[in-house]
Amino acid sequence: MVLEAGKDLFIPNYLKSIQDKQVDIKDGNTGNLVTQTDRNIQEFIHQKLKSNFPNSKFMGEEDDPENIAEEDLGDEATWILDPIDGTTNFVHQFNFTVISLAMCVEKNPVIGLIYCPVTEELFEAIVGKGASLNGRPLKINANGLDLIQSLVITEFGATGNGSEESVKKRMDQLTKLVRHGVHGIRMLGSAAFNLTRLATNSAQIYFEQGIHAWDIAAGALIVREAGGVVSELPNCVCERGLFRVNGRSIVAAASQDIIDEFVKVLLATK
Ligand code: LIP
Repeated sequence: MVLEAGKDLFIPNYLKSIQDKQVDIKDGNTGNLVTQTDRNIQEFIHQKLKSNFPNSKFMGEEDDPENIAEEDLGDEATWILDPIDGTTNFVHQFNFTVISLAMCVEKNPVIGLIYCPVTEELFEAIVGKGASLNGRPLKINANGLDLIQSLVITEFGATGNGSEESVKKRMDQLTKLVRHGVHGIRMLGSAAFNLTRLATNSAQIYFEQGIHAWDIAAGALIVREAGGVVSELPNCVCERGLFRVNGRSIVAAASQDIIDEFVKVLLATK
């Protein structure tokens, strides 16, 4: 279903020029785009899920009368879909753009699928059964790595028209990390893709404030099943180590030690 959507809906439109794509701006925010392909992929996958799993609930990023709201995520089996995560990358043919699908039960991801149609990489995870890339097991290796030796991924998010305060907060976070010393900071434009970089040992920590359940549910499970750690950013309501797919923030890393170092740097007052 996801591979079919990638081949028949995603790729033919990805290859169109930006001028030939049907692109809309969400909520008047130039940093928050949606295309007709986002909507078409969601409709295609939603219909397939309904016919194969008629009793499960559905939450998609794009409008749908059957969507459940993020804040209403309950204990029932719920499919959570981002039909194109990294829509702006899709619009610009910048290849960090994926289809992300998770199944949550009791608010926790138990199945995660991230498919990158451009590179034909299929990331899969089932809770307790590990994670894989195109069928090959994934294992995060954090041995001996600390924050200084980490490649850090974050995003400005859909703050194209963001408030001065939210932009300043992000700049402060970046300044603290650069002053502490890290191997590098990257912004790739897709939460789900970012999480696959941890699972392949290409980066060691990803954090972001303001993301949604559909951006991270599948990727959080893939990181956990590959041996990584997923939590929420400090100053959130949960205790250390707990994570809610609809908590609107994430910090995922190769190890808890890296997260603990990161939180210390972020919370430092000077
Ligand atoms: C994107 C997220 C990304 C965030 C972007 C955007 P979309 O999702 O994956 O982490 O920084 O603003 O929200 O909108 O491309 O599905």
